[in-house]
This record gives sequence, structure tokens and C-alpha cells, in this order.
Amino acid sequence: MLAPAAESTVSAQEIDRAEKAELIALAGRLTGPRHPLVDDPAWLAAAREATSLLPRTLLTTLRAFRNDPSADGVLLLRNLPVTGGDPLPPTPGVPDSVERTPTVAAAVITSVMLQLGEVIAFHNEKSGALVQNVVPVPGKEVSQSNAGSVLLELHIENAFHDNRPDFVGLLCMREDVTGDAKLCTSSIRRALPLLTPATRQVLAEPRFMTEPPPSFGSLGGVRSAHPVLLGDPEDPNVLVDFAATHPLDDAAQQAMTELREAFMATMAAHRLRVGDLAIVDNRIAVHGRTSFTPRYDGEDRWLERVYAHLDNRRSRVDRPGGGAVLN
Ligand SMILES: O=C(O)CCC(=O)C(=O)O
Ligand SMILES: [Fe+2]
Repeated sequence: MLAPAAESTVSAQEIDRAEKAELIALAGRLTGPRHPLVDDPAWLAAAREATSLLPRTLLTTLRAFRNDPSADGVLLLRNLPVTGGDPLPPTPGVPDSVERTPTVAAAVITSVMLQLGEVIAFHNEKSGALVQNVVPVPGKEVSQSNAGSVLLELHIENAFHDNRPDFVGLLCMREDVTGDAKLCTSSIRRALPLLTPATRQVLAEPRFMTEPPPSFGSLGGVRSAHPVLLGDPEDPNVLVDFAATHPLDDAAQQAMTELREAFMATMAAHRLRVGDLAIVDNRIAVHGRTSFTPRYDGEDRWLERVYAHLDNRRSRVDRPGGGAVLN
């Protein structure tokens, strides 16, 4: 079960009133009739310009997180504006829903993520939109995707992809009224001390394969066998999706089971409130979600999601025309 008793102990930064007003003013530069579409390169360019106007304390926090994502690999920002004061529209309930309109929330999450890297999306996921809605969708309850409402296994985002995001931002637009839906995170920095040297060794060998999600179809391609722990054995990156990564032999299977247990033992659960932005470092932290019961009445839990990565040149091969959308 993905159901730790304790609430998150991950350190959070609360945006104060003055900073919130600054963020609404910043969003004002990116919303309105002059800016028809989030996915227009001109909007992203305007957001890139505006990102330097984020409140100073926030800029300092983001810069520090980029340098070192902490033991948890998660940064929690609280009390960000998600509207300019207008009521929030109903939670979308259709498959693959995205935010094409430059709303206050879209402007805020994009400007914050642009401080960590370049904002990207994937052609085969949510039609390549930069700002995506994470909402429960009728008929998708049991899917291992963010449209589902059964337990979503711990995963690295787009683990199969060579140019997966380095950071995943999840901004809470509307909280789950039942309180059951919790974003769960765990980092390899926390889990590593619980693993035996033998397990670490197996995880560091190319004895695992990760499938692309069905939405990526054949374009996802068959990726080759890979290690789950990469880089410095004392402070590795992790590459695993417990719903999509397959061990290639019995010892690899056992090592993956131990890794999952270590993640569960060190996991933090976040009951996101309106205006909370959880930024997950996708190289050292896995994330998932507890199960919950949607009502599909327009009041369900609603997050907006934006990805960022650090090296725009490394991903150029996957970005036709040099845009923000990867194949
Ligand atoms: O719903 C959540 O809390 C997380 C969903 C998720 O894994 C994602 O959108 O990438
Ligand atoms: Fe995810």
C-alpha cells in the first residue's frame, strides 16, 4: 500500500502576501488578449523574460534547489496564486485535458519552472501541451496514469525516455475534498542506506527494461536494458517506474522489491492544498499517488503539471525544429 501514516516532513516555503501580489502582477504580463496560447513560442519567450521578476526569496530558493535538491529531492512552495481572484472553473473531466489558455496558474507554474530549466513537453503525451491537467477521468479509474484514481505506483516521470524531464512541477488548483489523494514522494538519497551492498550492486547493472506508456505507441521504441542506479554509487540517480520497469532475472527482481520497500519506508505523503506547488527532482526522487474516490462533479482534485529539463542541447535531437516539444 502507498499509504504512509505521517504527513509530509519535507521542508516547505510559504509565499507571503507581498510575494503573492508580486506573482499576480507577474502573471498579469502573461495573461489577457495579447497572449492567446500557452503553447505559442512567443508566450514561452515572454514567460522566460518574466521569470527574472519572481520574488527575490523565491529566486534564491529555486537557485539553491537547482544546485542541490536536498535529501528529499522535493521542493514544496505554498500559497502561490492560482487565479487573479476570479472563481476557479470546474475541474475538467475529459481525457488528456490541457491548459492552452494563459491563466494565472499557467503563468505562475511556467515562470517558476523556467527558473529550474527549459520547459518541455512530449508530442505523444497530452498532445504536446506545456501545461497539463492532472485530473481523474471517468472510465480511467484503474489506469496507471495520472487520469486514474487507483493507487499510482512510484515512478520516475517518463522513465523510458532518454530525455525525460529533470524536474516535474505539480501545482494544486483544487484539493481533494476527501483528503485521500496524496502525492507520495521518496528519494534514493533517503532509501540508499536501507539497501545492502549486494542489492546496490545488482541495481547498478543493466538488468532492467522500462516500457513506454501506451500513449507513446511504437514511437517510444524499445529501449535497451538499463541500470536502476546510475552515477556515483554513494549518491546515485535512480531510474525506475514500478509499473513499467521489468527486471530481467531473479536477482534483479529481488533487488527491485527491496528498492520499493526502501522507498516505502522513507516515503513522504503530501496532501496538496490550493496554491501548493510540489517540484520533484526526477533524477533522485520517485513519485506516486494514493488511491481516492472521484465524484466527477466538477469539484474533484485538480493539479496542473509542467516539466523542465536542464540541458536543451542534449535534447535537441528529440526536438524537431528546436521547439519545446520532444518526440
Ligand atoms: O496525482 C498526483 O499526485 C501525481 C500524478 C503523477 O504522477 C503525474 O502527474 O506525473
Ligand atoms: Fe508522474
